[in-house]
Amino acid sequence: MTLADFANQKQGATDWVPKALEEPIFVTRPRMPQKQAFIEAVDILWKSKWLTNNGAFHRELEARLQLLVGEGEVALTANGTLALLLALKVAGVETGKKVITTPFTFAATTHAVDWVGCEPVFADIDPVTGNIDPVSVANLMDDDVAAVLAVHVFGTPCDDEALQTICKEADIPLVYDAAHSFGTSVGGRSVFAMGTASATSFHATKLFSTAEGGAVFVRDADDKLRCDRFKNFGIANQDTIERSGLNMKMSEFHAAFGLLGLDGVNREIALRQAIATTYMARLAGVDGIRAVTTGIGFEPNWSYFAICVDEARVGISRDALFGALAALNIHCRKYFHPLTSRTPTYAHLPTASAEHLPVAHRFEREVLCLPVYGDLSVKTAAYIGDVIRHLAGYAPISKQMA
Ligand code: T4K
Repeated sequence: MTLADFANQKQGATDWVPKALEEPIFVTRPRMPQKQAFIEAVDILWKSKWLTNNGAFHRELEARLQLLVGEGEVALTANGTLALLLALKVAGVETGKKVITTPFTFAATTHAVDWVGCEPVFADIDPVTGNIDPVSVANLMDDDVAAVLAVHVFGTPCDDEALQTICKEADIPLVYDAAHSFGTSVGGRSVFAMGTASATSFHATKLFSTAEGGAVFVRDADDKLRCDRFKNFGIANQDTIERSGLNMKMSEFHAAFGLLGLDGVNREIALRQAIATTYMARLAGVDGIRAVTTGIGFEPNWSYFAICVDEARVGISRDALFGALAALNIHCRKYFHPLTSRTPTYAHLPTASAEHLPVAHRFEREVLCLPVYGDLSVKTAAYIGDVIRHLAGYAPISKQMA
């Protein structure tokens, strides 16, 4: 039986046959600055010949981001993965220890723990948000744990209060991977202000982008200074190499690209909100499909729109849905599949077993990220929603081709 046959078997389904889109639709697209404005910024660099190492654009972007967050300090990096390494280093995480973290994340999170020479200890996740479960974290705490590294998955903030309490009690830092969290806040307070340090990504696929780039948000000027040294080979001044460090610096080209995109962030969030609302309206009442990113209880950025597909209730698996949509030129992503705990580097670890991580394993099977970006039309999102309804055996609402 084909998916179309299946869809048509269900009550309410019609003989509608969705058509493939002419142009591929991807899970996301970068928001580009005005080309002319970028050319003008490049002209400035041509004249100044100052291309990296804390140049004018770099300093301006740091200042603008600090203002946006409203507290603490910020250090730019060349990408989000280096920001994670830097956050762990500045939080004082030492080689040979353990770091409690989530397996439901992009590979970079777990690799950062590995690259600072620590063992990842996998906690299970919350069945609603997909974020690390504080109860699971508390159960894994022991004297060898040097930090907790939590991820605000798809931009939904973690339970910061519960995690802070656990970390304070254990006297260890709480580090956040806030790669999905640009522009999100809880009760008006930026998510970047949470934890001992928060690392984020400005990759091309992110809501705010410098093409490649990232940043670490820290609480005070001392930690900012330590970040600046760690990311510049440990150099304190021309005569002193104070500590071990790497080159993690963002170039002037990337900083300029970012500066030109900052003002458009709120508009982008509003456009994405319209997409998210469209998906939610189309998928409301489809038994077995639920939105993971609901935006409830915080100010969301809609950097991702994730759904869970319960095969037993929908009648088709997430993978079948993914394949059927791809055949129609709608390219979703199975973030985060596989769980990092299932990859060869970590699968042998005691906390990587499926029995220990039942919720994470369910998410790995069920989550699908639908396309969401400002340039996606609401009409196309409505069409995607209708295709999913159809594949789940429900009548589409409009049957209109995007
Ligand atoms: N922590 C978390 C929780 C993360 O999610 C990430 C990165 C990091 C840390 C590390 O930050 P970075 O070191 O990357 O700064 C993408 C991104 O490469 C990655 O940054 C991101 N998370 C992850 C969730 O997604 P892929 O392998 O899915 O990317 P890719 O190239 O398949 O792109 C996805 C879609 O985006 C494409 O189908 C089309 C569109 N796209 C992509 C690029 C690169 C464009 O339209 N233009 C582009 O230039 O990993």
